[in-house]
Amino acid sequence: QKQAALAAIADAASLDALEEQRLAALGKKGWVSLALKTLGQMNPEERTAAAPAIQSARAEIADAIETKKAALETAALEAQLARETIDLTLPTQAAPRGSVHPVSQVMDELAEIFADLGFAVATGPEIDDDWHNFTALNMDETHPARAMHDTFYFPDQTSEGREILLRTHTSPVQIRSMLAQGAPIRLIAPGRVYRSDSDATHTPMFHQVEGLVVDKDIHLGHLKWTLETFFKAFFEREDIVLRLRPSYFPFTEPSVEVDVGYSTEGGRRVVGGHGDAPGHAWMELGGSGMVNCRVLEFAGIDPDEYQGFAFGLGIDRIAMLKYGMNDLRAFFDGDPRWLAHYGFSP
Ligand code: FA5
Repeated sequence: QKQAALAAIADAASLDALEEQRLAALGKKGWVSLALKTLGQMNPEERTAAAPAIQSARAEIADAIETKKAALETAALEAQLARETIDLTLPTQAAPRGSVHPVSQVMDELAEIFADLGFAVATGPEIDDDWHNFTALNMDETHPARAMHDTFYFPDQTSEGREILLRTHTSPVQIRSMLAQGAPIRLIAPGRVYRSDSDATHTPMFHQVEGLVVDKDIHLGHLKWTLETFFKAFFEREDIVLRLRPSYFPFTEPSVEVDVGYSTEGGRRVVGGHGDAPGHAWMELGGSGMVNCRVLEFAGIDPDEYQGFAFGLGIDRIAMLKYGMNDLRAFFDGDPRWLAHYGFSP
């Protein structure tokens, strides 16, 4: 029995298995303990004859258990150390990292440039109502320009009975800012706008930056100087040529569309130069004009005392031109390879 017990102890694969063996031999009902008890019932001669074997068996088994226990504990510790070892010489796995998006980059840059020109940054809600988005901008319910905006409407109305919509341009921020702070005013309002529209140069969500200056004696020359100064700083080129093309917006009078000349040579669009020069073309960047008197009135500003100019530029278009990108839709795919291709990597 002793030999079998010693063999089982040596074979114990875990501390639990070893404990089982200890209980089987040395536990209260273990065979060694039971054998020791039988000694009490023996006469002295028998006891003297039997005791040494039992006691040495008990000592031997206790020893064997101690030895095995130490060995199992060491093995467990070594296994744990091996598991938790970090090999500092292994190359690390590059964790994928993002970068600033070109649109965010452009928004930051233009806010900085306009800050130097004394423009504050204003914001407005992306979910707005048709009064701010259209009516106060001189487009009443029946105005045909409303249809041109491919508006996303919500099924509900505001408590005043106004239609709720995703703003189709940043121009409602003009109204909100004028109502909130009155004249004079000098601000830009960059942000997201929405129209159900999609091709290589149109996406259902895109970005505009609104500009609004209201003060005394403001005229179209101030608008032209502001846009020219901005684009020269933004594209870091002195040879920027802007074309102000007569246009129509219900909220400006007169209205002009702003185009910038760029070179098409080498298959890549590079801003600069006159758009009518050989190898050049014009790209429309946005609309602008003198704030319509009716809009000033809607916003509670006296048009006899104050005049203003406003512009709304497509930020995505500006970013495409700056970084030589050609498909607007890629802006919204979130593909890090596309970003890296244009130099936007961490
Ligand atoms: C407007 O949205 C006017 N609110 C601009 C304005 C502001 C005029 C203040 C006068 C005074 P328009 O719909 O043309 O105008 O859009 C302005 C610019 O946004 C366009 O020139 C173009 O650069 C950009 N844009 C328009 N639709 C899209 C689209 N679906 N995807 C990307 N860019 C677009």
